[in-house]
Amino acid sequence: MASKNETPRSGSETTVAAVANGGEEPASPKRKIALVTGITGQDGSYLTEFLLNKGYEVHGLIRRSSNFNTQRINHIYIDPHNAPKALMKLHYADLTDASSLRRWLDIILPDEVYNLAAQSHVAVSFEIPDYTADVVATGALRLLEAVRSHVAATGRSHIRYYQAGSSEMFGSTPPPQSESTPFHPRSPYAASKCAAHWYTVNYREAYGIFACNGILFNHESPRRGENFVTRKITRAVGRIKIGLQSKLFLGNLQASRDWGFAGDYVEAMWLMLQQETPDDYVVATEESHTVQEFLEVAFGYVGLNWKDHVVIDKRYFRPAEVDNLKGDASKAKEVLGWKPKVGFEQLVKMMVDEDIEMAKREKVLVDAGYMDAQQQP
Ligand code: NDP
Ligand code: GDR
Repeated sequence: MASKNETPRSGSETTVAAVANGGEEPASPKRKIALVTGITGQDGSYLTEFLLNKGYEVHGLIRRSSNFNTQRINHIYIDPHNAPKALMKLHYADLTDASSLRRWLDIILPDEVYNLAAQSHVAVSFEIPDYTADVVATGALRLLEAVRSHVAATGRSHIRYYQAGSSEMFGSTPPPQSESTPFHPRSPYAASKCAAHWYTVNYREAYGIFACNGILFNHESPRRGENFVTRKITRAVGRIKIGLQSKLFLGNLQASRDWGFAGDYVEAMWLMLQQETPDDYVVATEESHTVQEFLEVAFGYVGLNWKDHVVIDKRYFRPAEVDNLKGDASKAKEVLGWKPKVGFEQLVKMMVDEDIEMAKREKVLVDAGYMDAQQQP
């Protein structure tokens, strides 16, 4: 897999059309091209699968890491050395580097841009607020500005932009939360997402860019990062069930979230960019559950009692909490025709099932002496 992390040829070394089509023939005029930031994340992987199924060519911007960070998309990666027409391509860039964003826009010539990249952990944003604002707020501004200047230089005004907004922007404003609910952010992450939201509205109003904000409520999956509460719980359930772990340390169990399935939510992102006019949409299941309810379903599903395993650790409480999020997704239902397919219990069970299988594989390694049983995920 090493070749995917080699820097692709730059525009100065080959023609724009050749790079966009893997160095072969010019791209088919009918095939749409998407540029996705955050392609290595949970949503990036589901969105890429979705777009490839729709016949898109997908270009993902990845940031440099000392380890490969492409685990979530390895199953759809085809080495362009073996298959020059591979439809997913990866390029190095970073939301903190404006020059890289503009350069890849000029080379790739996308029809749609999905800005999913973020320092997306709320608790971590209190630890690294400056960096969080740089990536989440100013990063979105850099990408919008790159789109604006690219359109001005090329006349490609049909380009469409999606901004990954968050229910965290509502913060302490009570539910149900809709597009008209005032924002009251409770973390550096949420405040940065508010800035990104308004930059997006401003570029739409000021420059006529087709830019949409998706205000997405929490969405989870077996690909969710392991330090978000749902996956932390289902990973622990798998390991406890298989005998690799006995305790699970958590913070506030009374927070309530509107949890949906990430695979359903990426369709809403795409639908927003297929409308006649750009707009902002709340995407949610309209059902809310506490962290404790999540624990009850996840542990109960494998015949365990969460109270025997969960230990409250103050370390996981936040300086300011968001107590209750529950979306009103009427507009997305009416205008986009979108609705969630996976319900709360089905989501929890899907995640537990996958994490039991992962724990079984870990157990084989532990029994063979290749892994420490105490190693926490
Ligand atoms: P993840 O944390 O799983 O993925 C974040 C992605 O952003 C990763 O690909 C990461 O790369 C990339 N990234 C981080 N920093 C940079 C940077 N400086 N430059 C370029 N790329 C960077 O998030 P999700 O997939 O869960 O969420 C996608 C987006 O949706 C995020 O913007 C998030 O804030 C937002 N959102 C998510 C919700 C959810 O419930 N999942 C709800 C509402 C909004 P790497 O792999 O190298 O870390
Ligand atoms: P959230 O997700 O902050 O809603 O942001 P997270 O899963 O981190 O927290 C949800 C709730 O669970 C409580 N909690 C814990 N959280 C974590 N991470 N770890 C714990 O041990 C723990 N114990 C209790 C939290 O206090 C919180 O109330 C997610 C991210 O994906 C954002 O990027 C996205 O914008 C929002 O969802 C919508």
